[in-house]
Amino acid sequence: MAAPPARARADYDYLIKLLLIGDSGVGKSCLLLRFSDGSFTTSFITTIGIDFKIRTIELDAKRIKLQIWDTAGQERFRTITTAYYRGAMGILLVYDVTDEASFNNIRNWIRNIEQHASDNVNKILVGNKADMDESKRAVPTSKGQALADEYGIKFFETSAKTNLNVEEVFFSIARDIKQRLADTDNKAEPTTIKIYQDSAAGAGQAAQKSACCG
Ligand SMILES: Nc1nc2c(ncn2[C@@H]2O[C@H](COP(=O)(O)OP(=O)(O)OP(=O)(O)O)[C@@H](O)[C@H]2O)c(=O)[nH]1
Ligand SMILES: [Mg+2]
Repeated sequence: MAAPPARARADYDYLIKLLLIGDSGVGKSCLLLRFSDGSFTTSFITTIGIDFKIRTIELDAKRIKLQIWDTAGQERFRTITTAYYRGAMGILLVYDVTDEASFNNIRNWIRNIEQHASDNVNKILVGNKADMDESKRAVPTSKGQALADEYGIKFFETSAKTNLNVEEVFFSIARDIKQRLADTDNKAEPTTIKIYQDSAAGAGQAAQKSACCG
């Protein structure tokens, strides 16, 4: 008789769902394509609705499967986005360092997250297009850092074009989320052990009972 097929093992230790949020044109899709495919294009194709990419990374000998959702910055394509906030474990808040309006809007995006995402979702602030000429810059690094400090979140300036800090952003948020998930697991452990010991003791007593009196 043929042996039953071995049960497929998960190809990861953690599955982490991330969401890219921010105004249209700040470079969310480009950051995702850079991270998932290693590619970059100067042509602007606005995202309609929502789409995701997968990349599995390794952290502390654990395989972390990142499922990264890319949302539409344009209001008219944004209707279904809020449904995806709830399942997100981490959110990348992206603005364009050459576009002050996109930076000022970060507060609105954070309000959106507070309304729709889980309370413990990890956030990270990303100022993209840092490769652009200093004469084009509208948001100094210090302003980005100050906003991140105000919300108690991490901050990176990135370039999807030159690959500046792109790996760093995704690895940083993935590491923090993995830590949070591991902490939750550890907290649950003493209770699990206690229940196990109690029931084991109970089973032992029952076995003794039946041995002595049965
Ligand atoms: N110089 C430079 N240009 C960038 C960078 N990232 C994106 N761009 C350009 O900015 C434009 C918009 O990029 P997208 O990634 O499509 O923007 P988006 O945030 O996904 O926009 P929506 O899908 O409409 O929300 C494109 O023309 C890109 O080539 C960057 O790091 N540096
Ligand atoms: Mg896009």
